[in-house]
Amino acid sequence: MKEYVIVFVVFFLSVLTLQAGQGSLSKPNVVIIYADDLGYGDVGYNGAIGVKTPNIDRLAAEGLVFTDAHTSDATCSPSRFALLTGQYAFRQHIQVLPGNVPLKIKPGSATLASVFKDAGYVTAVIGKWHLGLGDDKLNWNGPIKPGPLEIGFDYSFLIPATADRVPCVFVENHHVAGLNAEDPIEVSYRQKVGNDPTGRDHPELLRMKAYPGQGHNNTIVNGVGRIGYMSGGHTARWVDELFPDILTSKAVAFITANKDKPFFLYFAFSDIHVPRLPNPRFLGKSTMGNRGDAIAQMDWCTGRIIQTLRDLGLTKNTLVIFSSDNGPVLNDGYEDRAVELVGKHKPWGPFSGGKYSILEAGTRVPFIAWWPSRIKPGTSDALISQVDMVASFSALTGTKLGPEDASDSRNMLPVLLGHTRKGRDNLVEMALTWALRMDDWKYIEPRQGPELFKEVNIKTGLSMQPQLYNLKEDPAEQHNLAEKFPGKVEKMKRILEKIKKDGYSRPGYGK
Ligand code: NG6
Ligand code: CA
Repeated sequence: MKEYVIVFVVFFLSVLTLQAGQGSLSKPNVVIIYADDLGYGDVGYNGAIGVKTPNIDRLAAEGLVFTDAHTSDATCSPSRFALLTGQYAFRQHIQVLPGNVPLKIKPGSATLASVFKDAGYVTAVIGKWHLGLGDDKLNWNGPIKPGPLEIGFDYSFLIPATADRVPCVFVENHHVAGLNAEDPIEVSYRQKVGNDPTGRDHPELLRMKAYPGQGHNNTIVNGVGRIGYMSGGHTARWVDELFPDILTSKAVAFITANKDKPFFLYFAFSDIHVPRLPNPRFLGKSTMGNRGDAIAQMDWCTGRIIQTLRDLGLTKNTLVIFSSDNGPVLNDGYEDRAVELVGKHKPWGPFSGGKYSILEAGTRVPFIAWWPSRIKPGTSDALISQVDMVASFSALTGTKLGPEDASDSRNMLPVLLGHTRKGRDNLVEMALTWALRMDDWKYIEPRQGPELFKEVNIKTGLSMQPQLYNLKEDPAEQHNLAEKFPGKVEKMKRILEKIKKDGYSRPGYGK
């Protein structure tokens, strides 16, 4: 009898120890490093020519590199919406947002942040937000809410919209950082406010000219014309060149302060979005002018975050995802010589299109999953989407999704961990029109529109004819096979229509 008791106690204790050990592994820290407008081919491991990205390449060499990973849309706000809510952004008609619109994510709904928070994590977002803030009576001088803190983040330090949109100030938690109450901020996207010069009236004051006929000629901040008007807040206004140090230091501080707890950090770069104004120490680091130098800067920041994890001994227990919010663009409205200096470098990799486009380079982006103790290095051609992060991380942390949560998110955890190469059976891409991906096939829904976005010189992929491509044989979408395979077109069209009409595509949704 005594032996039985001893055996039982030993067994019980070993189960407990095992669980404690796994406890940390089942609640790893998660860091999402999210670049802006970084194309599939803009990173060294995917063949970048004009710039070196040693830190990202090391992540790729030590991690699992995805070759068919997607954003939900070919622009910023919708992609970020899908990443954070697990819902395709087209369901809420979200497009590129101005800097003074209310928060687009409903407080109380499940988000990537709330999934981690419910699992006992400390959560933070640092960097570009671009999902709206406050309500329709938003006053930038008072408490700014609802915002990230109302949807599951414990800490936020934000570029509220984009670097080229007002207000050009950081928002930390509920307040503009460094604001002097005697110099209140006013923001308008309709008419000029205050007396600050605009790029339109005073082009001689600009350090970086705006392309004629495009935006970027409203209030001048830090020598650059922005989209929208602002007045006041002078002590709080940012200096673009300091983004890398300010944002990365905030990330390092957050990681360091929470090294003993499970944490989730969503770190969203402004790089390599316009205006591309890298810190002087990165100037000339690439052969491509400011756009390439901004990539070098972004790579350096990535390295600093990873080095912090290494220094603190957290690599064993931290999963890092590196990705981008949409495909690449060269001329995005400022004269920064991105077009002239690109040389043989192919930001879009082997694909066609880019930012704003339904063609593959619009949503197919670099994507690395790195967790040295758990994910074996390698390559995965599984079809996955950033919309899957909510369901995947709720599986990782054991947080249950409610029936109405994350309507399009699929649990891709086994795919992220490299246990299987079998990803989604289908995936919706969106950019002015819809596309459906299934295996190597892509169907693009007909829609009227120009063939080319002239300002940015990017093929739209729009056509009045249905389009069908086999991406394995034709990654650049040159040969429309719709007439050859009418049955396939019909089938994919039907599946796409159903996903749109149902209002959800997550298995188990509504139950
Ligand atoms: C466009 C801007 C572009 C960029 C984009 C949003 C002009 C001419 N173009 O309207 O520069 O800001 O919006 O980019 O003003 S995103 O990556 O945040 O979606
Ligand atoms: Ca973007």
